[in-house]
This record gives sequence, structure tokens and C-alpha cells, in this order.
Amino acid sequence: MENRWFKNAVIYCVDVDTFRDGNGDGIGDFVGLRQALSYLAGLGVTCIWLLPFYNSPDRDNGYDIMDYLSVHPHLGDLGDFAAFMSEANDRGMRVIIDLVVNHTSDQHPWFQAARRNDPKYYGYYVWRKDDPGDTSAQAVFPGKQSGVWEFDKLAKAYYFHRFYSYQPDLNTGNPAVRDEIKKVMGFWLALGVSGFRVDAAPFVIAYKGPDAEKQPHESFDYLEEFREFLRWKTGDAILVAEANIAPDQILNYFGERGQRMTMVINFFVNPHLFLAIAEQSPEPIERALRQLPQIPILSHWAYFVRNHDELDLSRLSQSEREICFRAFGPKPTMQIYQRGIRRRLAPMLGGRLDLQLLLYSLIFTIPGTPILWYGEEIGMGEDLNQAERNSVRTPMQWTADMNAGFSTADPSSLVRPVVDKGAFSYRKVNVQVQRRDPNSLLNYLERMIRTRKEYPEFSTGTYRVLETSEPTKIFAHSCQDENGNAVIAAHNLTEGSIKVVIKLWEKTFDHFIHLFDERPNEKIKKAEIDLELPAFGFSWLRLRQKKQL
Ligand code: TEU
Ligand code: CA
Repeated sequence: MENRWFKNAVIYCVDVDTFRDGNGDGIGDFVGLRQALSYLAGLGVTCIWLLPFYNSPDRDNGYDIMDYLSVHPHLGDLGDFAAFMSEANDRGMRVIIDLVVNHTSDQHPWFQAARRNDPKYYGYYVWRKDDPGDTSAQAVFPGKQSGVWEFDKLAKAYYFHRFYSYQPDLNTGNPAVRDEIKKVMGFWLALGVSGFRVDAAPFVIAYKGPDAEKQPHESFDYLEEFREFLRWKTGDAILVAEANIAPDQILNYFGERGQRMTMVINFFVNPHLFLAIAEQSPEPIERALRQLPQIPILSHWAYFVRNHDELDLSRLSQSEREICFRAFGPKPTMQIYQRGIRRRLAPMLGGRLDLQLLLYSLIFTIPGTPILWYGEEIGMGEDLNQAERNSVRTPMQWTADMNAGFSTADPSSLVRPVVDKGAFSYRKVNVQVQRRDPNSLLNYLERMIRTRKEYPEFSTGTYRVLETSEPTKIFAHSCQDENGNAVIAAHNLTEGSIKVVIKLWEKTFDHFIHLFDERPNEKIKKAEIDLELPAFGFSWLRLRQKKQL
């Protein structure tokens, strides 16, 4: 089988302005990121995903772009970007970037021209003259957004905005807009990126305009058009869709031959992982996985535990959502948009290392590519004093020194304050202390990443959920490649330690090894494996056949 790099990738998501400040002005930048590359390589990261770093008024953490072909002056310039790219490549790391083309900033020159009725640009956006009435039900950010149409005095018309009102939607149905998008893609591909995370993919391809809610219509052919363009420019670049979609929509995004999105970020399994922890049961995970369709052979899932946005619980039922709110975000200030939790993982889990590792083990063993949000590898906490989702976007905690080692600037001029109180203060939670502790989250994750890379069956194999003697407590699955190599991962979703018998699906295996420790081979009798799993513990095993001795 052809080598598909993205299937064995470990993606690490970085927000440049909060990762590392290279010039001491209080804002992270490309020089700082470049200095941190050895750290990322050491962790085992193979692909860096950069959140938007383009010139922007920065009202939505850079997702409001005013120049797609630029680097935000606070972060450096194109030369710094190129220097970062080549050093990442020297260390064998690829880079993917955010492609935010559902909307621009209202400060983008296209929008400024459109408002002035410039015939070239007016049609880049979506307008209506009549009063739209109440459209609050269509808003993506309930409570922060009153509707999806905003009146513009210059244009004397309403413009459509699925997100914040300062983010006018691009009219992606307009071929001229699609040409602009290709120009943006071509530019960054020429600078060496390996692909794009397609922001808000369902909205990019949705019908936009009056009665958008009554005419739900998606143009999946745009996705194909972008993929075609990508393939033509570079053979192995990828498109990763940010698409929080129902299971019955999934194949539309991949395309029946895998001709659309290379990967789709799995927003469906994600909340079920949290529900499983809250209910101490494997059932939600098994149920969610059962609802996923078989995806094309060239396609792949991307999995995450937490990301830069809220933990979105909208795919759960009302009562399941309540269970998760109670377990992980009981205070109103922890909740957002009536559907989510604006916290980082470690504090949601009361700082428990076992639970954090259990969740990472799940996303490292269910076939798909894991994505880590920066700071997760050390269990950073959030700052609920920050507005909306900025709570989970505080500076990376490198050391116990001033500003967490993020910047040498005066603390008052940091892009965002560092977390300096409580159990997750940078004085306690930082890269430096965890490096020295062999049992730290950082060191566990590094081992987990290394092991996963050594056993590519986890990402490329076909998986099956296994029968066990403890179906209400243990989630066990196998991944097997076409040569018969097989691995197993077993997860204990409960608080007590458990002895379990795992049933194998065939009789040819005669012994197994534990992937995380030095225990000798163990024999397999009667196509069954006896395991003991500590509370919330997990095991990764490699099965062997006689001939492989
Ligand atoms: O999010 C797009 C999006 O659809 C979000 O509403 C998402 O579904 C929600 O947060 C639940 O997961 C992207 C970015 O990730 C987000 O930070 C931006 O604010 C948004 O686009 C607008 O550009
Ligand atoms: Ca800086």
C-alpha cells in the first residue's frame, strides 16, 4: 500500500501568538516557534497545524482575516515564516495551515470595496435589501450574535454573516471567489505547506443567502474542486475538514471514492468520549463508533480530545449534555453558547493523570490521526476571566520563571496573561518540571506517541470492537493490517481495577506482548487473553502468530 503520511501523523496545533515570543514584545511569533521546534520533534510531533496567523484585526483569534497572503506583523513576516518552514522540514515535520474562507474580516479590502458597490467585489459577499427579520436561530454563537444579517450603511443593504457580524460570509458560489481561494491555496503550497484545515467546511459549501434556513443545500462539488486543485499542485498535500456533522452526512464530505476531504475531524465521537468518562461506561463510545459509516480506503479520521474552541456537546441528547455539564463544567461561567464547555482538559478532569491518559490512549488507538492542542501534553489549565473561548488560549507554560518562560516582556504587555493561580499555575505545570519527572504526563505522552508510530496498525489497520467478559466496563478493540499484524487496546472506563477476558476473533495467535513494559511474552490459550486493568487503566498489546516468533 502506498505510504500515506497523514495516516501515521501526530498533529500538534499551535496558536503562534501564545506559543513562544522570540523578540520579547509579549506576543508569540515565528522566531519563537522556530526555537521551539526541537521540543516538538522530541515529543514526536510529525505535523504542525498553525491556527490563523494572517493579518487580522484579531477579534476572533485571527479567524477574521484581512489579508490571506500575509503574516500578521505581530508574528513576523513571510521571511520568518519561510525560515520556520524550512527548519520544520529539516526535522522531518510537515506544516498544515488554517484555510478560513467561509468569511473574511469586515476590514478586508474586498469587503471595503464591496460596501462601496465596486462591481468587481460586490458579488464576493452575500447581500439582501429587504428586512431579514429575526434570524437569531441561525446564529453559530448564540448569546453573542443576534442574527446572521447585518445592515451596512454604505451598501444600504444587509450582508450575510454565519459567524460574528464583523465576519461577512464570502459568496463561495461565485466562481471569482473560488479562484481567489485557489490563489490562496497555491500561494501557501508554494511556500511549502502540506495542506489545509478547512475551517467551517459545512458553511463554506452551504447555500448562503435569503432563506438559507429554508434552502439547506450544500455544494459538495466545491470540495472536489479544491481537492483537484491541490492534487494538481502537489501530490501529497491534504485537506482536513472542520465539520461538526451528523453521521449520515459523513460520506458526503469524504466523497464515495475519497475524492473530497482527505480527513474529517471527528466531532461526533468527541463528546461521547467525555460522556463515557462521566458515566464510567464504554457504551457511549461503542454507540458512537457504530454509527460511523465505513469510510473510503484513501480517507482518514482525525481525532482530538480538546481543541481551541469550546468542548461542543451539541451532538449529545439534552440529558447526556446535562451529565457532561455536571461532571466537567458545572458553573455557568464554564459553559458557553448553550452547548459547550470553555475549559481545558486537565481541570475538567480534576487534574487526574489517569483520566487524561485514558482519553489520549483512546484517540491514539481508534483508527484515525490524533491532534493535540498545544499545552495539553503538560495538562495546562484555563483562565475563565478571558472572554469566550480565549479561556483555553493562554500562553504556553515552558518554565516556572517569569511569564512561564513564554516571553521576556513586562507581564503587563503579554498578549494574554499566563495562568498563575491555583493547581494549574505555570509555577507547577510547565514543560521544565515535567521533563525531569519520568512519570509526568509529558513523558507518558511521548512514550505513547513513540509506541503508536512503531505499530502503524493502530492507524492504518481495520478495527473491530472485541467481545469481553466485562462489556459494561471495558472497551477493547483490535486493529489488524492486511498482512495479519494485529494490536489490541483495552480501556477500563471504571473506577475499580478489573480482571477481564478478551475474546479474540481468530485462533492463529499464540502469544502476545505488552507494548508499554518489559513483561515477557504471554501465551494465548483458547483464543482468549486474560488481563488485569487498574482503575481507568489501559493496555496496548501486540498479538503474534507462531510463524512470527
Ligand atoms: O469554527 C467553526 C465552527 O463552526 C465553530 O462554530 C465550531 O463548530 C464550534 O466552535 C464548535 O466546535 C471555526 C474556528 O474553529 C473558530 O475558532 C472560529 O471562531 C470560527 O471558525 C469562525 O471563523
Ligand atoms: Ca514577539
